[in-house]
Amino acid sequence: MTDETPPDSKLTRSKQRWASEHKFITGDVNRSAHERLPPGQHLVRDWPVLDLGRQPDVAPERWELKIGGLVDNPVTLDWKAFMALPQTRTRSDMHCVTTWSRYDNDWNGVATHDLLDLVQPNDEAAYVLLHGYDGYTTNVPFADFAAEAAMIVHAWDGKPLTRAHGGPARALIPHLYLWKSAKWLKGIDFLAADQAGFWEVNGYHMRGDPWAEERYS
Ligand SMILES: Nc1nc2c(c(=O)[nH]1)N[C@H]1C(S)=C(S)[C@@H](COP(=O)(O)O)O[C@H]1N2
Ligand SMILES: [Mo]
Repeated sequence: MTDETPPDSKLTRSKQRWASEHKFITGDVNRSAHERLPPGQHLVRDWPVLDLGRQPDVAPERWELKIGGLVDNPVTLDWKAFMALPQTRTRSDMHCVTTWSRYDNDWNGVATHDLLDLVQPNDEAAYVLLHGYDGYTTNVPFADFAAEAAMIVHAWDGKPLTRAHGGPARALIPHLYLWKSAKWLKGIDFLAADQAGFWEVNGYHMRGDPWAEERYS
């Protein structure tokens, strides 16, 4: 048996050097400009406010996040406990089903995978239902909730999240349409079966992937 050494040519030597230098790996996890804007969307510079018209006034001292359902370790976090969890910073785009998208939003908060470490969902947990203080609900598949960039955020652009945008803390699942990102977050329930939330009952899609234009069901 002989070793399969690659033919020694100028190109293979170049390729080996590129590999060792990590050439062409930009570290840019964003899609190309063409793929970055989902179909049917247009870019905005401001950040519109959309909700049911009730904006609950939840002071951090009174805020609580209850996480339960199919988990081994249900918890209710007050503000201090929430802020004591590992803190994560991300930058992501947001896409609203009403066709606006906004690029490069800087977020601070707790990554959902750190919450999952805390509550330990069991094997039957396949869906998540998010609850807001205004009575709003929205459902997401477990895998989307657990995605790398998904968070519970408390700051945008380096400043505390405003009441209008769901402060003191909201969900953020940036790879789905923004209606899946519940504002004024109050509860997270892990479920075995998918349960339609507020807009999903009213005809919106159960998953809401902007690149697949999953706007309505
Ligand atoms: N609690 C709560 N969360 C909510 C909503 C709501 O009415 N209540 N509206 C959803 C919808 S339809 C959208 S488009 C986004 C808008 O978030 P924004 O106002 O920060 O842009 O919030 C989502 N999260
Ligand atoms: Mo929306």
